[in-house]
Amino acid sequence: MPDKVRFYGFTGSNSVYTGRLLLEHKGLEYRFVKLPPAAHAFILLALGFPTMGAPALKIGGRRVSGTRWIARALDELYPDDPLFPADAELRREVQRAERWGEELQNATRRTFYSAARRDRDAFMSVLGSGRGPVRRAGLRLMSPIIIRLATGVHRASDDAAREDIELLPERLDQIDAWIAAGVLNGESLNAADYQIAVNVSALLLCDDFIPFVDGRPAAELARRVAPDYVGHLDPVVPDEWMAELRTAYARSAAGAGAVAPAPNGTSVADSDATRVASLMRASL
Ligand SMILES: N[C@@H](CCC(=O)N[C@@H](CS)C(=O)NCC(=O)O)C(=O)O
Repeated sequence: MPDKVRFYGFTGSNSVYTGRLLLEHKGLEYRFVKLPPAAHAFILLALGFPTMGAPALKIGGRRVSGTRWIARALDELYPDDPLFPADAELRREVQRAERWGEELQNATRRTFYSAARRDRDAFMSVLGSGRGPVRRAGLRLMSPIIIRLATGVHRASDDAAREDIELLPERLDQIDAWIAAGVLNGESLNAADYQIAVNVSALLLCDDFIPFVDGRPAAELARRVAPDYVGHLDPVVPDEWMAELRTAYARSAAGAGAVAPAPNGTSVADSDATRVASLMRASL
């Protein structure tokens, strides 16, 4: 049984937060090796990890990169409290939701860096969390280059972020549908819960998105699974993009039936069991 567990990453990162929750799920003791953002990529390669992405885990002589591979390695090494269900069909659905959740993670990251380019305080409130004054000052100094590099590495252009924001309502519908079907937010949490909930929590840090996320089953999942995401983003999304988000929200809710108030006062339809069931049929 592996004894020394080292976890590499930096606070504020959505994928690192998921990695931390996976370790906590297993009740493992570990040392968190905090790396400086941007430089972390080169350090991880130099340390022999297979990719330059955080999080990374050194466990029993193995080097594992990435949340999905960390989840699998943990289940292999510590079969108790499994992160994937034993039932083959449910397991496939959880794996599918987890893979989908990694794209939600990418979308959340793209949206974050688009906001960070407009508001340095937004960047600092998330990435600066858990750092002392000296490290915070260093981070602020380095922030233009970190944001530039992350934008390049993650292709977090404004065009991509704008599309991600427009896709937000249908992504939230999908999460709610998985919750209704018991794939997510079950009695015992699984790898897809950790992958997805962290990113819904990240959305709840953004004033722009709170009205679209709050009050839904997805938000409940986020608060249950990932309640301690630190940071706050003032409204920063351009008006035109917000208008597209409202239209997309109204369109997704209009397929639902019952009329309910939408964020910003317009009247739109709310989800109901029929809508959830048909979403599940379409997506699983
Ligand atoms: N999809 C990967 C995420 C890896 C990733 O992109 N992490 C970011 C930190 S939030 C990073 O390390 N980016 C720099 C890079 O990949 O070079 C996972 O789930 O582990």
